[in-house]
Amino acid sequence: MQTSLIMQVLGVAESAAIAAAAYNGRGDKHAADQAATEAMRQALNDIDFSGRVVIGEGERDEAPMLFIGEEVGRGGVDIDIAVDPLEGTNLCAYNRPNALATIAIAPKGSLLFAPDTYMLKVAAGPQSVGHVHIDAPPAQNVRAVADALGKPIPEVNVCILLRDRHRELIAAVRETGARIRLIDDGDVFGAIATAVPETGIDLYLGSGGAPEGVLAAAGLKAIGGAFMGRLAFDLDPHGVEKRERAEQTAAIDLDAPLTIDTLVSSDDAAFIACGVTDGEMLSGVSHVGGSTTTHSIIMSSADKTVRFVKTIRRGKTGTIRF
Ligand code: VTB
Repeated sequence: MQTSLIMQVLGVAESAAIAAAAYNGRGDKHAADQAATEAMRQALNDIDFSGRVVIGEGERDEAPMLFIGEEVGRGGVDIDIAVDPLEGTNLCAYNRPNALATIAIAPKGSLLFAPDTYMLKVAAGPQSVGHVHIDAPPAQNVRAVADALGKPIPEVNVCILLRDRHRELIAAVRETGARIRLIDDGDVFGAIATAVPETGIDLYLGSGGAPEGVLAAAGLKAIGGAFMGRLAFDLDPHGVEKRERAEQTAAIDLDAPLTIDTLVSSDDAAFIACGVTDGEMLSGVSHVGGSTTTHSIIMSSADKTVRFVKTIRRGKTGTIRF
């Protein structure tokens, strides 16, 4: 993936984050999401590439913008795109940590068209590759990560979405003696954070959105982290219909464990997240003296880097304040 393209896509994530952040703490998640989506779409359409939305805001008939299959860009190299313009709409609406504007890119045909249902997920940093498994009991995954990181289990920090369906999972992790970082929303952050030591998160476990699983897998693939999933239609109130529809088009075994290579089949992936609200990994959008500052993370396999990018945009007055 060319660095120039990655930098342009960084601008896309920044635009979405800035648009969403205008709604930080305003209690209106739909307005925040819409602002992020509009900004992201407009910015994507300014890039000289042929982008195809593989993970987007929904099916064509339910999402006016960035629907699955939508083509974006002014023409050029064929690229698959996964987006969640505002990952954690509630986090933004209530000004809670770690709302992000997220996007992943990979060569055409390499991102899985995942159905919009639930996915069981396990994610961990690069040291744990080959040691965690979606079918392993939680205690086994916790122990594996402790061993891989050379930490005692009580020092392992497991991120889990706070949901009733996770009651048993939480109890099983508590039983091991590990710490738990419960999050209200936003499991792309939870999974990606396992590869970012500053967050203190070592392992992500639990079920969340399958589209979010592809985004997180792209980031972890780009930097050589561990991710494994399994579709969980049984958790979805509309799971039966969604499964029937997925069966007609699926290129995968819907019951099989989804390896990181099934989710993202190219080694040339890039993942970008820009902070909307302040969090452990990224600060949110801030405005000082007419300038706007954003903080982003770029994980790129092409040049094997993780970049933390602070961008300051000059306001109308033309002055930069930092
Ligand atoms: C999941 C998770 C997302 O929303 O989709 C969650 O992957 C929704 O889960 O990161 P529930 O249906 O249990 O509420 C997020 O947390 C935010 O979009």
